[in-house]
Amino acid sequence: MAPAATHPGTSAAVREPLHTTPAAPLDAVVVGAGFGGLYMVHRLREAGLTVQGIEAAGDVGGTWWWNRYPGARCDIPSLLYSYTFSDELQAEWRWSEKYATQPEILAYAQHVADRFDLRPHFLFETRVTSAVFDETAKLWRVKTDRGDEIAARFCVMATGCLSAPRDFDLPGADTFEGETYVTGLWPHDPIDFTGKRVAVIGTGSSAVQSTPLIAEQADQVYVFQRTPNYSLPALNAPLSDEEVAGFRANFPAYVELLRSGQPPLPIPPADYVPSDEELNALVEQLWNGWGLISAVQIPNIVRDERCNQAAGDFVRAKIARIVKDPALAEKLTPRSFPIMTKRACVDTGWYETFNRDNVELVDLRETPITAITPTGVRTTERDYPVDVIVSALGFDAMTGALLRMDIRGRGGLSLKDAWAEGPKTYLGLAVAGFPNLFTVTGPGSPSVLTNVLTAAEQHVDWIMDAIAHVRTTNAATLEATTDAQEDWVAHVNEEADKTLFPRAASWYMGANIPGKPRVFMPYVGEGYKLHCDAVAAEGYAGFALGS
Ligand code: N01
Repeated sequence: MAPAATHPGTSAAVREPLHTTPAAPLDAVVVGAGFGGLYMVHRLREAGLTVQGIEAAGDVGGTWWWNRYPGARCDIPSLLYSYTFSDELQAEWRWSEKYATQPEILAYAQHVADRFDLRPHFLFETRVTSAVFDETAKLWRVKTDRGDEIAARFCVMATGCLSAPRDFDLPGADTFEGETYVTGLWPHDPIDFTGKRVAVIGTGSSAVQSTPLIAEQADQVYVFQRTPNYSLPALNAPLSDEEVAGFRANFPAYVELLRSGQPPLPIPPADYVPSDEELNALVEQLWNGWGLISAVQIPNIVRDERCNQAAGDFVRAKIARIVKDPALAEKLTPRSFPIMTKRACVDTGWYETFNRDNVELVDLRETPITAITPTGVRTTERDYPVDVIVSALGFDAMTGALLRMDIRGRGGLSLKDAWAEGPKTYLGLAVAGFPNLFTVTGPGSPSVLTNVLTAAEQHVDWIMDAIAHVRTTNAATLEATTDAQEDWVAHVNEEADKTLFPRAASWYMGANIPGKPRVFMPYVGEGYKLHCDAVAAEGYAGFALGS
């Protein structure tokens, strides 16, 4: 049997279960101590409200607490992957690299928790099992796997978009007798691959980041690829004092743009049609080191065939130049979906890794996996005996963390049933039938298509205003109306249909999880913050206040 090596855990906390009674409810429960949950708890505390945070991990950090695989880094620049709510925090934290490593990002989350004294307001190593709306008391009743029973007026799900890792669930996986590691649940102690034969299954960002480092240690690495991905070079480097000073000088203007709902980076207008020369120059920048940011500078890259094709062709040509064996280069070349319709990877040495003698690509389009065996991976062609399997199969994205809890609103309606055909929200912030429940970066909001950290800040600020509105109007509840939700879902779909996104079998579409409804989950339209602000300014249009 494979060892239970996938759950790092820390020693179980010994504590008495927490019980709050409906007679003395808390103001809020916040689920999750990632960047959204930390800021939510901070804002609630600052407003003088009582709050209990709950987190399954052993400490703060969310995805950065769990994803400790070698090479894990952010894929947008660290300077932007930072909170904007505190000038002091911004001024005192110094990122060391253009793209920070997982340990540094985790240290940042820990620093935030210390600086704003947030840890005492969380229960760690505690998983929410159910959250049920009590219609009589107009309270959320939240239960955990540690026996806690908490009553609170508001329930905020800050559970993250990529926080429910897919199990290593290929046929025969539990028969494997070697070591198995899931990238999204990586152990805390470093894994030594020296002298080992390793199978990496999957070629998304997690595999793209980890494989080059695993290959430096291991004897042999087999990479099992179902669909080749587009990857852009990180060109990672230490951040100079000049770069940091430049960012700090510009920080107030950057924050001003964010707060005013404008894109914080210059994005070409939707009606801009570049000449061939301009397009070629923009496409060249994909290899100049700004990765995903360079990609979104290409006008309408996810809307216009010509612009998309130019960018895709450029990356395909680069792969052909980097990978020495032309047949292998072709296998690594993405052709089946438009660039950026799955999140592109940002790598350090991904394509170069395939020039190594100890790395072999197994193309699953030619020879699919038939089983995991006690000794390795079996395809239709042959057995690959290995000592270690690294499962990089991704996440049940955007809805997985929410649906793994039993969330029930009015009339006992379960979120699972309400979302049986795909997630339905109003603004990605609220769900009809679930009063006083908010989702931070929920489906139906831009979340994963933008800087998810500043997206979480925007949501938390909006939720705080909404909670204040309920309190100042002496209402009991705020609830999205079904009509407003249906209109919003239709608008989200309409915007997605104007793009090339639906052409890819991506996790944005739920396509990576067997049986999951295929719906484009994030909001890809423009002016999202302005829309949220207008809803609030119009007295929470599309919401009903309950007494
Ligand atoms: O997961 P993925 P990920 N047999 O879903 C393959 C963020 N992230 O963890 O494409 C064989 O992208 C699947 O193949 P296919 C980032 O937003 C960020 O790598 O479905 N293979 C694919 O190759 C990212 O987009 C960073 O055909 C199977 C892979 O598994 C998101 O998280 C780092 C299979 C899954 O790739 C997810 O990335 C890491 C099967 N049965 C992650 N089923 C940063 O840089 C699936 N696959 C910040």
